[in-house]
Amino acid sequence: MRSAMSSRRAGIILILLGAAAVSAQTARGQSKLPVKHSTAATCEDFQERKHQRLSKPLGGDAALLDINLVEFGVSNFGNLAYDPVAGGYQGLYYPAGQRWGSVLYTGGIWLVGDVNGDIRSASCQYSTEYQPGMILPDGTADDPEDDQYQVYKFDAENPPTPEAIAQGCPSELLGDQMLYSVMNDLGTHEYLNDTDPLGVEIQQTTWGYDAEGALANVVFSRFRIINKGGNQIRNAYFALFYDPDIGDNNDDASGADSVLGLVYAYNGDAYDEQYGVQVPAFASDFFQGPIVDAPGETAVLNDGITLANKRILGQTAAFHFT
Ligand SMILES: [Ca+2]
Ligand SMILES: [Ca+2]
Ligand SMILES: [Ca+2]
Repeated sequence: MRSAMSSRRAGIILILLGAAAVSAQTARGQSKLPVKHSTAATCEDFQERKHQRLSKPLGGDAALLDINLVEFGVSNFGNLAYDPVAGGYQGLYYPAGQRWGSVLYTGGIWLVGDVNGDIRSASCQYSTEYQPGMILPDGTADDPEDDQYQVYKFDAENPPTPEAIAQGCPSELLGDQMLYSVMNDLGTHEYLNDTDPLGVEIQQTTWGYDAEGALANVVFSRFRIINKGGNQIRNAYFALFYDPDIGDNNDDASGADSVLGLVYAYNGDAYDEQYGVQVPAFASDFFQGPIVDAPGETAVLNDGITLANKRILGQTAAFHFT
């Protein structure tokens, strides 16, 4: 069903993290990849390139977070909503427990930054620039096919293991079910933006709550980004990219709420071919951005803890493209 719809793919992007005084316009310009050595590729190049490799990289693994009404595929290669059983996309099933209705076709982590004037990307948009595994102390990638680099799944009966904790997994369970994976961008970038790697490791923790009410409809992700490649990265932007398909993808719409810092997608009319008249919507929000030095300012964390001379960066832009 998807194959005939490729021309209809649309995306929404939530941009976080910028250098001080970054305008939305600048953020949009920054995120209009692809960029190779500061020379923008054409839109046609991009359309062609993004379909070159949809499959997972060597050693790629995925698992489903399935503790509440949101059944969400987590990968160890930058791809969000990756279904490990069906072997790919449309892996955000809502409500959980069925396979006729998904609200995301795919999503991905984007990170872009400036290394000595060279704009580099570590991103996943249909194809991926991430591979499984940690970056070793010498700055090279560990073997992505090493079995230890899987998507781990933990709960109260199966708490985090020493093997996972050694890869950066939290030692305490977050939520009632927690998935953990680690990835880096030292593999090939030729299928997406074709830049040199940034040299970053991302430790991804995803969790949910076995709860009623709003928490039944939410999953949480934390991305710990570590610069292990030895490059000085300036003016970095982190973003989440989504291609929502709210059931059938021919009637969808999306928007952004700059006050809430939210991007969302919904059915554009009253009836969806897959969901019928009771159609869910999808939204993504950054609950906490990175904490940076800011002399004279005070950052207040969600739990009330204050940090002197710090600032928490927030969302700078969101945009829709087709
Ligand atoms: Ca779509
Ligand atoms: Ca729809
Ligand atoms: Ca419709």
